[in-house]
Amino acid sequence: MVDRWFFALWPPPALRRALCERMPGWLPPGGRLAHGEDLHLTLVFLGALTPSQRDPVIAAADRVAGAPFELVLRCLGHFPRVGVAWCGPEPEPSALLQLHQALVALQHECRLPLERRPYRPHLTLARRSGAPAANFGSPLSWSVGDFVLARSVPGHLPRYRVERRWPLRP
Ligand code: 2AM
Repeated sequence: MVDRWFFALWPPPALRRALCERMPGWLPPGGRLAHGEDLHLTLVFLGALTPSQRDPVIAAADRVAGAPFELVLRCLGHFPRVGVAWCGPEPEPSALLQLHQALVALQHECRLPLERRPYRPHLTLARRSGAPAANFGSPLSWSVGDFVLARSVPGHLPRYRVERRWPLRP
């Protein structure tokens, strides 16, 4: 299996712990829970990258500018076709959507295939899962100060590894 690359927001440890504590109460039995270290919010999925594709992606990401922003996680949701139970931010701040757009432009510039589905910011909590509970409980705040380039590591848990990190500057 090839490794797959994506830009993402990586929650700080305290938020990761808070999500892990709540997950059992949110999710129906039987799904495959995400490993706590794997929890993330994908900005743009790139797919498999050859080393010669990777270098221009990293160089282009060095030029991506964006301001830090606050996310408030307060939604639970379900993608029934793929059995993904997720949590997500509400509202979706314009700085998040601008960062997403800047990375889509990067993807275009690097001639990588673009996602056709509308962007729905989320953190996957479980796969092969039924719908989560309706009630998130008290919202969880996330001060986002950077974004990362991560990749999946086939046959390994945690599944994902952060390869590069870029700060967001006011
Ligand atoms: P998901 O968690 O909802 O599956 C790494 O696979 C990350 O990229 C995951 O967060 C995954 O979202 C996301 N992703 C977006 N588009 C994808 C695609 N076409 N195939 C696999 N993962 C995708």
